[in-house]
Amino acid sequence: MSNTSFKRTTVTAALPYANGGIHIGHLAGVYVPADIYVRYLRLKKREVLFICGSDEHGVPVTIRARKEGCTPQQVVDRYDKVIKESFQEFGISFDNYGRTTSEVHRQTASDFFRKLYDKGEFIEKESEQYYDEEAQTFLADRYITGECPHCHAEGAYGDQCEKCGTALSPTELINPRSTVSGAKPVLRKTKHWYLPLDRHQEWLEKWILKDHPEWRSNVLGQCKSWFDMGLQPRAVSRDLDWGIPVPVEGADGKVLYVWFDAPIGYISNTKEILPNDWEKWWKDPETRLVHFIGKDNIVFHCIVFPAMLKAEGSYILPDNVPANEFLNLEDDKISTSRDHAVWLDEYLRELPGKQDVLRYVLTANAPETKDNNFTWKDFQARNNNELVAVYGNFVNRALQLTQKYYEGVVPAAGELTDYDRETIAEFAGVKAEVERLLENFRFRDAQKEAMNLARIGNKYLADSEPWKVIKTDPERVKTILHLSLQLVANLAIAFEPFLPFSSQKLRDMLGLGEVQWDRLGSTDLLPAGHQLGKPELLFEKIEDAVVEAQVKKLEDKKKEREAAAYRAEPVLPTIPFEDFEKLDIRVGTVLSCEKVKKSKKLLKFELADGLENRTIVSGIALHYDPATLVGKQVCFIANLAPRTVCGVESQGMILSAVDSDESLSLLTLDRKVAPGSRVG
Ligand code: B3M
Ligand code: ZN
Repeated sequence: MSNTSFKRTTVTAALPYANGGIHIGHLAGVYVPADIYVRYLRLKKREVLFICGSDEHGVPVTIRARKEGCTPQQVVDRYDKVIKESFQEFGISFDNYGRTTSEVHRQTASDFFRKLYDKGEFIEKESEQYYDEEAQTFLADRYITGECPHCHAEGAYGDQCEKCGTALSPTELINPRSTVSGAKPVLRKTKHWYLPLDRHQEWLEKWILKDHPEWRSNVLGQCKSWFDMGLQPRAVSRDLDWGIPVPVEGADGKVLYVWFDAPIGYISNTKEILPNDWEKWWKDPETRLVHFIGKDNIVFHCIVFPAMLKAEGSYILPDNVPANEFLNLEDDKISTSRDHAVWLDEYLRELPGKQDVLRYVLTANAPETKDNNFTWKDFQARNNNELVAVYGNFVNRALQLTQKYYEGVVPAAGELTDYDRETIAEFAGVKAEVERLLENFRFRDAQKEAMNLARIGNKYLADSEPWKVIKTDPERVKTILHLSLQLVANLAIAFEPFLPFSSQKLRDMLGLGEVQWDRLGSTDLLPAGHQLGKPELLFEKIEDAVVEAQVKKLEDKKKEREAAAYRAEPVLPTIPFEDFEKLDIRVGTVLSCEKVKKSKKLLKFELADGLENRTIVSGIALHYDPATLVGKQVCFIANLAPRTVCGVESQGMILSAVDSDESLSLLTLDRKVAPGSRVG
C-alpha cells in the first residue's frame, strides 16, 4: 500500500539499553532519521505517534550493576535519565519515552506472554545449562568465560569470543568459569519456553520477500539469509533474577527473555499515554507501523516480533523497517567498551548549542546503504562550507540587505525577469523531491535537496548583485530582495524536519509563525510590508582548535588504553648482562611449514639453521597460512631445551610479537642474512 493510503502512522525507534549513554552512532542510525520522518509527517498534518523508551531488562544491565556494586534498578534509573535528557536536548520529539520497568509494561508483557501460552503458541523444552553451585544461580551466557575453542584466547564469553569474533555456545568453552563466583559451573536441567519460529517461516517468508520488495536491500538480505538457514525455535524465557517473571505455574526464578519483552515496550509505552485509545495505533489495519532500528536488530524486528504479533492474533505487522548500517568514528569501529565514541552528553557540554550541526552532519553521512564514517574534519568542513557558507550566508545576506535598505521591511516585488522566473521554477520543484525522498526513507538525499534550495538562493543573490544594482536601479533591488526573502522563508520550512532548532531561530528572525509544509515552494510566504525581526547569525564557523581538541581527546583515550594494556603486562625485572648472554638467538630460513595434526594453533617448521636443519613447533597457525612462510627468515632461540608438543619434538622457539588484540606477528628480517646468524 502506498504511504498516503494509511490513516495514521505509528513510528517506533529502538529502545536503547539503559546500561550506558547514547553516542553518535545511535543518533545517526536510529533517532535522527526517525525524528526527521516524524517531524515531516506532522508537518504534513498526518496522524502520527512516535514511541520510544528505555530497555531496562537483560543481562548487560545486571553485569553493569555487578561491576559497579549497585542494584540493576539503580543502573537503569541512572541511565534512563541520562538517555532521556540527551534525546530531549537533540530535539528527538518522541510522543512518549517510557521504560520497560514500568508497571504498565510489566502487565502488558506478562499478558502478552500468557495469551501466547494459553493459545499453545510456545513449546516447552528441557535443556542442560550451566549452573553456579556456589552462587546458586543459572548462568547467562555472558557470565561464563573460558578458553575459546577456535583461537584459544582466554576470556572468551559463553556467547562469543571477542578476540576472533566467533559466536559460541557456553558448552563449547574450554575450562569454563563462572564470572559470578569464579566457580567451575556444572550442567543442570532447566525448562524454558520457546517460540517455534520454524512454524512461522512460511508466512514470514512470503510476507517479507514477496509482499515487501520495497524494503531496504540490507534488511531483505539479512532476512533472506535467516530463511535460508531455516528458522529455529527461540527461547523466550531465561533463568535470571532481573526481568519480568514468567507468568505461569512452576516458573520460579524465570523471567521473560529481554528480546521478548523489549519490543512489547513499544505497545506499553503507547498504552501509557493513551490508556483508552492505544489500540487503534496497534490493531487497526489502516495504521501503518514503521520500526527505526540499527542493523543488529533486524532479525528481532522483521522476524521474531512479527511472529509474536501474528501469534497473538490481533495486531498489525510493520509496514517497513528502515534499518541503518553502522557509523564508524575516525575510521575505527565505535566501541563502548573501548570508549571509542562521541557521547551526546559530552558533545553538548563541549560544543554547546550545536545540536543541529550534529544532526546535519549525521544525516549527511547517514549509514543508510553501507557503513559510514564520522570524522571531526568532515564535521568542521560540513559546518563551515555548507551550513555557514551556503545556508547561513544566504540568509544573513538577504536579511542584512533588507535591514540596510528597507529597515527590515519586506519590499514589494516589481516586474519579474526571466532569471527571476527560472529561479522560482527551480525551487518550486524542491518540495515534491524532498517529499519523495522522505517517503522512501532516503534522509541524506532529502537533506541534500533542502540544502540545494539554499544553493539556489545563494547563487541568485550572487548573480543579481543587489549591492551594485542599488546604485543604478533601486526599484529592481526591491524585487531581488523580495524574492530572496521568500526563498529564505522556504528554507525555514524545508529544514524544519532536519534542523528544528535552526528553523525555529530563522522563523523568529523572519517573524514567520507556524510553518505550513504545504506552502513549501511558494513565493508569497512573506507579504510586502511585513516587518522582519532582528537578523542574527544562524550558524557559526568552527575553528580548527575545536575539532583538533576532539581528535586529540579520542587519540588520548586510545593511548591510555594502550598504556593500560602495557601496564597489564609490565616489563619483567632487570637481569644481569650475563643472563642475556645465555640466550642464543639465531636466524633460520624456513624450509617447510605445515599444520600440526589435531591442533588448531600449531605449525611445524623445518628451519635451515646454518649447521643442520631443525624442527620447531610454534603456536601461530591462526595468524599465518603456512604456505606463505616458506623461504622467509625468522628468529629463534637456538639453545632452548627440546620439548615435545602434540607428539612433535620442538628444538627451540620461534620469536613473534603479541599485539594488544593477541594477534601474533613473526620477527622477520628486512634483508637476507646467512642462516645461523646470531641475533643480539
Ligand atoms: N535494546 C538493542 C539495542 O539497543 C535493544 C533494542 C530493543 S528494541 C525493542 O541495540
Ligand atoms: Zn576465539
